[in-house]
Amino acid sequence: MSVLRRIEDNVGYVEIDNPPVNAINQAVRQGLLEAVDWAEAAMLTRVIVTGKGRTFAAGADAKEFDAAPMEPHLPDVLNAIDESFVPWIAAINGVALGGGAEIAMACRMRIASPQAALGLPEVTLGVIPGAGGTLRLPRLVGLETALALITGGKPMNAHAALDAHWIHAVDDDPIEAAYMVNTEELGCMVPTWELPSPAIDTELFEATEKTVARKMPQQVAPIVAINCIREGLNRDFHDALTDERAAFLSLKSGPQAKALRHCFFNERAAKAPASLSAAPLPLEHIAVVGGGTMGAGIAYALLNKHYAVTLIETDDAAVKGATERVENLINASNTRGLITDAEAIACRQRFNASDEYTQAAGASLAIEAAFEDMAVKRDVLTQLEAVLDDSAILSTNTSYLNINEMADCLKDPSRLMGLHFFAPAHIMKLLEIVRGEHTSDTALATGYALAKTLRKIPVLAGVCDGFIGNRLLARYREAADTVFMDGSTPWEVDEAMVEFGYAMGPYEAQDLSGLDIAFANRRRQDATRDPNRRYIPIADRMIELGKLGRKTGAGWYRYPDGKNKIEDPIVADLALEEAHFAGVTRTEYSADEIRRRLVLAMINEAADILDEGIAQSASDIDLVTVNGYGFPRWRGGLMHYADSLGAEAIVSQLQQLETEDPVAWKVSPWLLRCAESDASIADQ
Ligand code: T1G
Repeated sequence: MSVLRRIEDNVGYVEIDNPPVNAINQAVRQGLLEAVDWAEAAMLTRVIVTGKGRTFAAGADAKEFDAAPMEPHLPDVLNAIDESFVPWIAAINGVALGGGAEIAMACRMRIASPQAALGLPEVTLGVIPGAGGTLRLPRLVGLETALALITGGKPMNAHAALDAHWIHAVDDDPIEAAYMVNTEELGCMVPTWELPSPAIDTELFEATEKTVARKMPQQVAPIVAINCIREGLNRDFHDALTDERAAFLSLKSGPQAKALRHCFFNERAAKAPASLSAAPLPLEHIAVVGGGTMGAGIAYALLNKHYAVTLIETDDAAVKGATERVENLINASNTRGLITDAEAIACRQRFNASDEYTQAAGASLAIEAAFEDMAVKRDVLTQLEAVLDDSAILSTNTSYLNINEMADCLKDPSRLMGLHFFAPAHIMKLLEIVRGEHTSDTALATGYALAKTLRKIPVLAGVCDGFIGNRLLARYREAADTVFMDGSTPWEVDEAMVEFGYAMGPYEAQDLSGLDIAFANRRRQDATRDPNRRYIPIADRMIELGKLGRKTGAGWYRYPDGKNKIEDPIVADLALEEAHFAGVTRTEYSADEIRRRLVLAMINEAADILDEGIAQSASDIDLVTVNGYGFPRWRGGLMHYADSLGAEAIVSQLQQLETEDPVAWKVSPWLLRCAESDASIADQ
């Protein structure tokens, strides 16, 4: 499949046919180029190009990006369309993204269906529009809109595209509408490349550069895109096109584009393992127990995907509170236009809250999202078991607790799995599906099916303290506290990790979630902690001082106005005190050394997680770190980044750190094996 074509009434119909999303591969480019010659040879009056299925074209086939470019190159194909004496009209039947939008812009006219959208998301893949997008778009929509579209990468719906003069019309039948375009009118349309480009606006460029620096720090593609747009404004179109392509090719083979492509394809590969043969349970009615922030978020995520939800709480007041939280989520989405009024009403109609477990009867899945306490969770599961059909699946949203210990309160422990959502549950894409020692394949298959419907990114995790993500987070924070204790401050650590690419450092992030959560976990682990493992007591001192984070107006930082953080010398002094009591001679850590230690600590922990079989692959570690814990996407994820360091170099550095603390820095056997076999970390 590539490009279908036919002639009717001297009109050429060209259809891009490369399922599932009409990615523009070499065959499609060849087919389009041949269609130009075909139309001219037949002296057609026009060509109408559209996409087969639900998509016009999803852009260049990113699977080809790691290989050498193959002719015909898309810029040349689009120039042939743009310069042909037979005018082309794009009948945009669905999303036209990247090269898809560039095909449409090389046409004389663009007519879109109401469901269509146009976008140039190349920067999300670490590249820029490489087939004339930086030159044609400003000519069509003006400089300001073009800069926003290309540096932001976000699509525009059909009506917004019409208002922006990106397209000429919106029509329920864009192909018929294209056929009906008056021939004289069409003949007067100027080829896009011949349209005048807008004047340079220095202030606008400076403002855009500032916005990009703030929103996408350290990312290269948006800056290159701005430069291509600026340099293309008052230059020969074809000369500028050559430079645009050179810039695209250079970015495409660069580390950030490779990392972003890794994320893109890694997320789409996150599906139920092929070995999972069981069929999922059909889901219509789902029970959620616990209507706090997480439970309400989970309930809304389910309602939004048309499940009937029964939310169980402990008493009338709690039921009322939970209902208000769910209602607020429905209203917020409705107000922001994410759901229509009718959809909001339908959500409310599918929602029921009660303090009676019997109301959950009939649910085929229950998600426990109650207080993070083993006894509470066991009680909830026992009560659910009593009211649900024996075939119903039980799940727990626990962040840390051992689901094997939970399962042993059930008559049939195979029904239980973990479904670890991340707050806010209706927004965060990551879902850890935790497999207990007794969890059935049916339960897991149901978890994966639910993830697919919710458009979550499922990652299978084994049972350990914190599963994958929170176990990595605990090691990350332990390494941070150690650096703090031995010679730094929370703000130096945070600044170092923001420079690495995190939106915020571990201390500011913990102030958001609250220091008491980690404190409760440390107390829970007291009984099983390795007595030989160094324990940093500073965080405990914070709890004694009532510094729990934003919610108490002070944590690692002070928040005098409830918003802006300021450094707190009292907190910095805690390290001096504790280091003194522990007889530690503090040292100065550079930002590089802070980053090195915290990232190596996570890589080593991730290696142990893989070695223990808690995670299935290095790619799964990347999914978790990028989609749940703010690891910079343009670095590809923790293990993709580790690959850029190389196993041998990592092991050598860890062995040096191991001499400092042989317990905390014990080198993972998984890494030793990688280093010995010189294997790629990311491919494990
Ligand atoms: N290249 C290759 N494969 C792609 C692809 C692409 N551009 N887009 C999607 N796929 C695959 C995807 O991996 C998955 O495969 C299947 O299609 C369904 O995707 C020259 C240089 C179009 C909105 O960035 O945003 O053009 O898992 O699960 O949720 O200037 O796909 O089935 O094997 O995402 O319905 C710019 C990327 C490229 C758009 C559909 N274009 N794609 O979403 O399906 S660079 C993009 C999307 C470029 C030019 C430049 C979405 C979608 P599998 P899916 P979906």
